[in-house]
Amino acid sequence: MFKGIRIAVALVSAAMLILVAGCGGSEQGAAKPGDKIVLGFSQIGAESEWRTANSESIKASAKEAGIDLKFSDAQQKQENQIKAIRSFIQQKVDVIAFSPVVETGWDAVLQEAKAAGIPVILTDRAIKMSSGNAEDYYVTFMGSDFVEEGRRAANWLVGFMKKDNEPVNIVELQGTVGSAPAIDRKNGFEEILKGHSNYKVIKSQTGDFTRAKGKEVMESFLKSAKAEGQKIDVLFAHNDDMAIGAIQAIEEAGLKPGKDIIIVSIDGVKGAFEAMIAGKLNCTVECSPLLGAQLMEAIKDLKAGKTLNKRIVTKEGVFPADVAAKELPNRKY
Ligand code: GYE
Repeated sequence: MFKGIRIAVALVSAAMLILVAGCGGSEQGAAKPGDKIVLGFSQIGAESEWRTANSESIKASAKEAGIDLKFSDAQQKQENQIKAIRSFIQQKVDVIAFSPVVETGWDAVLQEAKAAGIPVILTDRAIKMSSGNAEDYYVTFMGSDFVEEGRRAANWLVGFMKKDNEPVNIVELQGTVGSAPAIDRKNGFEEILKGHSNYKVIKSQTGDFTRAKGKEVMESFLKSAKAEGQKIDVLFAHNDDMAIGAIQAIEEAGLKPGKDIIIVSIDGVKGAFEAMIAGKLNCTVECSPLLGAQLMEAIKDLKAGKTLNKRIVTKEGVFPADVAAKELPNRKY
């Protein structure tokens, strides 16, 4: 009996669907053939050169691909990202993409996107769900392997310093607390240093991925190291912008960045290449922000019914100061 009713309901619904389609899909939210794909993108903010290049890449690639982009800047606040995603759901966009400022706290809003049937793409940073499998809430995650970047920074450092027995004192400027790149870069760096017990991270604090905070925290590292009679040999900064801010602090303290303190950072932005050419930065580990073209391609594939790889990893390299002048003209961000 129930089965009979269910079949009848299904038949009526199917007939209604055909009717709606026959009317040219004038109903709100229904896509007409030839309609542009609508993408809602929630960006973290504009905290670094990397982020600015990432936003430009997404905007330019959407335009080129003929995708209608709704772009929202969260000013580094998770609550703003959640608001933006909710508004995309309300607007019934075709796809939602976002770069999550921190790893946790996305459960509710991603459940809402899933319930609304809107596919979600993660760009740049990863998430963790408090319950369930994060992979069930996004179609693909494209971006760099941050653990590997941390390993690359440490491997370069050990090779460059060539110190097996003498102590090497490192200070670390971490990225945004709770963000995937800060957590992973720290872990990757420490993993390599475990095999080199003379290398010690003596101070580690967040500089929130910005130049201003990088400078401020480096000033306090220099002050407290002096008070404690410690020598800082190395700075490891989770991004170039914080390293560039720290370079100013080091110079203001009367020291030579790149010589008195060896500096390795991550991203590979033009500002880092310029600092290397000026002899103030020793190495940058590449992390490409140019994810736009890849994102638009994935959206088109998704709309064409293709299944996407759950993980798309960006390919990148390591650039020490001695190749900086040759490489700078090739840099695209
Ligand atoms: O390294 C930093 C930016 O998530 C990989 O965010 C990105 C990081 C990048 O602010 O400069």
